[in-house]
Amino acid sequence: MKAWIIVALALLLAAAGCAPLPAATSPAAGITIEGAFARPSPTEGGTGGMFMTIANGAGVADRLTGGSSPAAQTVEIHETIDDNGVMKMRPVPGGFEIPAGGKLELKPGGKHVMLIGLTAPLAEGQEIEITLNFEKAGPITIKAPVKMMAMQ
Ligand SMILES: [Cu+2]
Repeated sequence: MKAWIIVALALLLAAAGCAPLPAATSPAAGITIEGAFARPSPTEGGTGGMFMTIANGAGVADRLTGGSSPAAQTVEIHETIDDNGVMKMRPVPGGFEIPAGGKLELKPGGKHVMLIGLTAPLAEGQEIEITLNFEKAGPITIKAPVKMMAMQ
C-alpha cells in the first residue's frame, strides 16, 4: 500500500516537471507571456537576468515599461549593446514596444529583464514571481522557473 503511494507521488512529480508552463494572459489587452525563465545567480544582493517571449494579440501596440519582484529590490528593462566589440548592457528607461499582433523576444545576449539586488540567490529549480508593467495592459504577474536555458 505504502509503495503504491510513493509510486503515485513520483509520477505526479515527474508529470509536474515536464508539464508546459501555463501562459499568463491578460485577456482584455491580449498580452501573452511565454517561456519565461530566470538564470541561476549565486549571490544574494547580486543581479540576475530574466528572459521570455511577449506576444501582443491586441490591435494596438503596447510597451513593457518595467516591473517588480519579491526576488529583487529593483527590476529594470535592459538591452545588450556591442560597444566596440565589448558586450555591455544598459537600462532602457522607456522599455520596449510590443507591436500590435507582434512579439517581443527577451533572450540571453539581447533584450532582457534585469533583477538587481537579489533578495536571495537564484538556484536552479526554484520559481520566482515577477510583475511586469505594460503601458496599456497594466501589471501582469507571472511565475517563472530558475534554469540555465529556455525549454525548447
Ligand atoms: Cu542587464
